[in-house]
Parts: sequence; structure tokens; C-alpha cells
Amino acid sequence: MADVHALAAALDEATRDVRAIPKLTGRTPLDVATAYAVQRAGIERRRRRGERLAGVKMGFTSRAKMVQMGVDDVIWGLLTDGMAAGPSVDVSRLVHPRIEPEIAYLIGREVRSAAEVESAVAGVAVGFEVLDSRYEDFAFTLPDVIADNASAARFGVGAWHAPRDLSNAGLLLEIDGRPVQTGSSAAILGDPARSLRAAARLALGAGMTLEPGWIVLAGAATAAVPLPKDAHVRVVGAGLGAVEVTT
Ligand code: OOG
Repeated sequence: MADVHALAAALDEATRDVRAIPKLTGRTPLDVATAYAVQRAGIERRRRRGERLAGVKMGFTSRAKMVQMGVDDVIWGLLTDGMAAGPSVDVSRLVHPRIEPEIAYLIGREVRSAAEVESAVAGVAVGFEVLDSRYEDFAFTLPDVIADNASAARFGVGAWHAPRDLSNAGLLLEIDGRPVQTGSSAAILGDPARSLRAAARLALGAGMTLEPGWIVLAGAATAAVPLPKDAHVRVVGAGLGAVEVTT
């Protein structure tokens, strides 16, 4: 039997010490349900330190990401206010960070069923997620990455816009003025609204509800790229403006 709290502590300490550890499945068998219990225990550790839940992130919602990471199932993780990026991200606090463009939804009221989630959306924005696997070489199996809160590290969103059809919005990721990834929101399960519904369903299935003020990151439309030091990153979403961050 995996010791959920010991595994959560190992990941949490690796995060705080900025140190990669061998993947958990190398030493203990881990199924998906136990992996989510480890994820939740890790979030509880953050909450005990005063962090507050800020939303949900979806992962592996696009082919590009599944192929890049060699996994083939949608996963989710939790965001806290301690992960909010601000105008800059200190990459010295991260092991091997990568950045990817995202579509973000702002939840306007409590979501009690997946069917009502779209009507609960108060805004949409272009965003980014900085991933930082706590595992050596950024290599993991599906249960490993679930336990590691889907590699969540930092996130940022641009200005909120009125909810709209985002089934085919262009996304561009620039580093130091150079385009490094381009994609379409259509790459996110055909429509990021599907990812939003999945987020609501998964949260409800785990006994949680999406809360007013929470952000849902629908998942990347492109592969993630290494986030270097002293970089200026700009993510542009067609019709959604841009969000920028420096390192
Ligand atoms: C896991 C997180 C994947 C996405 O958008 O697909 C993810 C990883 O690639 O490390 O957030």
C-alpha cells in the first residue's frame, strides 16, 4: 500500500527545495485513484501553509501534449494563489520549467452540475502555464504526473473578456519577440469548452465544486517549451489580447 502522505511530503519537499526526485512509480506501485489522493494531500499541505485554492488546471487535453509527454488520458490538477505568476516568474525557484499557452475561464458563480458550467462563466482570457515536473528528466507515468499535481507550478492570465465561442482561436507563444509555438484552441479537445465541462465533472466527482472567482485553465494547445532565465514571454490569443511575463 502506498503511503499517500509520505509521497505527498516527498513531492512537496522537492518543490520547496527546487530538487528533482525519481518518479514515484519507480519505488511503489501507484494507481490513478491513489495518485489523486497524493495530489490532494499535497494541496492540503499548501493550504496549511496559508495558500488558497484558485482554480483547476486540465492537462493532456491536446494531441500535441499527449505526444510530447507520451501519455494518453486527460488529467486535472488544482491551482492555488501561491502559484499565481505576477509580472515575473523567478525560475531559480523551479527545477526545469516549461511554458505553454492556455485558454482560461473565470467562474462567476458556484457550479453545481457540469451541464451548467458554461452559463457560470464570467469571462475568458488568454493565459499561460509554467509547468515544472518534480521528477528527474521531466519523465513520468500517468499516476506519477497526477500525484505531482499535473506538473503545475505557476500560471498567469491576461485581461478578462466577455464569454464567447473559442472553438477556433489562434494562440501564439513568443519568447524574446520570436514566435516559438503557434496553435489553435481547437486543439484542446476540439473546443476548450469541452475541457471546461470535464473540469466541472471531475471536480464534482471528487466532491468539490468550481467556486466563484476560480480560474479553469483548459490545457495547452501546443507543446510546452523550456522557460529560460532573463526571458520576456508574450502569449497572444486571437481576439483576447496578450499576457506577458518576464523571468
Ligand atoms: C503535465 C501537464 C500537462 C497540459 O496542458 O497538457 C498540461 C506535463 O506535461 O508536465 O498541463
